[in-house]
Amino acid sequence: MNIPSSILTLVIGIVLTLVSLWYGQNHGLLPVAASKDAQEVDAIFNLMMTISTGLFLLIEGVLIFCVIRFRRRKGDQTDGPAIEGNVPLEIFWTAIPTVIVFILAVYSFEIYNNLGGLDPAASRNTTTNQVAMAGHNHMMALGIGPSMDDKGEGSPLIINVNGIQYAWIFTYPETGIVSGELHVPVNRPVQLKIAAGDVIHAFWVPQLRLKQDAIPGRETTLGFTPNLIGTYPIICAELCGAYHGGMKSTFYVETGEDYSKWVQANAPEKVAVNPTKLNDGEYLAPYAEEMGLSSDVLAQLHSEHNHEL
Ligand SMILES: [Cu+2]
Repeated sequence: MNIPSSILTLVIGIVLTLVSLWYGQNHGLLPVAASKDAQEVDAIFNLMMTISTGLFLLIEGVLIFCVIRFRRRKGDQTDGPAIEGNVPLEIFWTAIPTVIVFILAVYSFEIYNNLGGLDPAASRNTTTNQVAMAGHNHMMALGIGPSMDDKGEGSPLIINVNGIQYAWIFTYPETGIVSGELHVPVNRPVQLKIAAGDVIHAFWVPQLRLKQDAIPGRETTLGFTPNLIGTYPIICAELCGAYHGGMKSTFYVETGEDYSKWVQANAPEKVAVNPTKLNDGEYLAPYAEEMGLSSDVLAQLHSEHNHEL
């Protein structure tokens, strides 16, 4: 059977396209994506993978086909015909990469901008949140909209990250927690303020597709919204000394409930404050039973304090 070459080319083209599209989505080269931003990064990676799979198969296919089809036959000592120059073909194979590079450049710039790369100091999470809050306050002034105490989901969770040889220290201004692990609730924007205590380190969570330098004397930031519950590695991605390889921690994305439990278990004890300047006896009276103080002791505290005055 003799199949016309145009039909054969068409069929090969279709198969090649389908294989490329399939492999672009199923290469399995990346770890899970734990945020929407990470999914955006994966989208462009998958596109590049699709294009490069197609080009690889096309170029290697033509190469292997030609090596076999036009091999030297037994007893043939002649050279092949001297073919030189083909302007339409050269325009064609210059134009295609130009278009591909242009598309990838525009697309990657778009994603970089979405991730806040152009203005990391005011990353997207904070900006959209401020806009949302401004709108919210406006609605409040008009007496419509929900009450202001729904602080939870929208406002970014700010965490100070300090890289030191050889550990990551996470400080939560909201709760006063200081931890060697990073815990966040799922679907709440997170804003990391990253610093270094000694040398340059780099904060990296592969599942977020984000990496940011930690530089002594200068704050850097990272904003993201984790959307996949799980446990992910935190890795120092800047050679920072002999034990750089051991500078690892764990990033926990938890349900709101699990996160609250962790906060309760780790938040520092509240320090007693005495805002109304009561004397010790008066101030401690409501807690006397809890603290095991007898009324005698309380009375003594009253009088002692009065003596001082
Ligand atoms: Cu380090």
